[in-house]
Amino acid sequence: DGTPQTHDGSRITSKSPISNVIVSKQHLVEPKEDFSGNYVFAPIREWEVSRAMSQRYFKDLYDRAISDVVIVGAGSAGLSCAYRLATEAPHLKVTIIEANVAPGGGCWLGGQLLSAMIVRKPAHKLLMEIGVPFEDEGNYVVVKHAALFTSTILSKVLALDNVKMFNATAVEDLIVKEDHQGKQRIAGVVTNWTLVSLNHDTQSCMDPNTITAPLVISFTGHDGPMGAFCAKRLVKSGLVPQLGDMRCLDMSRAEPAIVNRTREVYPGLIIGGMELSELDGANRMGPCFSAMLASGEKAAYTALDIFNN
Ligand code: AHZ
Repeated sequence: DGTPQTHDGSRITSKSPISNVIVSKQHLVEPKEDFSGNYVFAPIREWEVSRAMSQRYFKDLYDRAISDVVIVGAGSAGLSCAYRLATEAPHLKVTIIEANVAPGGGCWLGGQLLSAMIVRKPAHKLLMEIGVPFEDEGNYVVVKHAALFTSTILSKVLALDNVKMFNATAVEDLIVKEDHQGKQRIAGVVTNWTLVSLNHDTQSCMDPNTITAPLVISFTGHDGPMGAFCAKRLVKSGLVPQLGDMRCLDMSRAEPAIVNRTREVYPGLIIGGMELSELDGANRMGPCFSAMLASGEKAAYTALDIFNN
């Protein structure tokens, strides 16, 4: 019927950026599985599994050694940025580095152990775009479980052809280069397996890897064992005089401040989300996620402006 096909006859269902979604023809015609005690799997050998995984992982690592944008941290702000940037610019290679095994940062719950997630308008437009249902409370909306937002945006981001995510991988340094005018700029990130990054004091040296990119966007959250990473590194390496340190909670002041201040803080480095509160000394907002979504989107538009100028 003219639909593009892969070598095994599977159908590519869409020509959108999500074109690698494949539905197996066989799956459509085969009879229902027998769950009455006679369930049989197609055969496989152990090395096939190893090779199927490692071939793809190392191909991705090889390819993304040169990226267009590296997003550090896949919390609510980092994922919102990745979605906006990668959908607006399908030609850009967007590489996400996430220290945790589970991407999502603090957004698997709405606050403390409470599952509902609050988003003030107009940041809820992103929820509408990606198809996350909510209750409309007038000035703000409520998603019944924060995990519904996180799992939805994660699935959208990971399905995009131009996005690769390396999780359980930490950014442990920045690459800083001089440009042709002798000015310093961030030119990529230094990565390591997170368990190695966390154990440099207890293990003998295990050298890191690098990803070169003209633009790094950091959303590593507020200070913690791994958090506020790029902000802290800028200060430690003398590129920025000092950290402002996150200020106490004021939801009304904190949310617009984070969005409006999301910017290229140093040539080649945009910072957004709660990491910015540590750099600038902005208030925290507590359990309200509007600024994280909007800061992520603003960072994406800032990146597009940089590439377009
Ligand atoms: O694992 C971290 C998390 O997923 C990841 N991360 C941190 N350091 C990293 C490093 N390399 C790679 N060196 C790293 N990844 O960054 C992610 C940060 O997610 P988050 O949810 O903590 O930050 P966010 O800015 O996206 O959202 C903040 C949510 C908050 S905190 C807050 C308050 O305290 O008042 N209020 C809100 C809404």
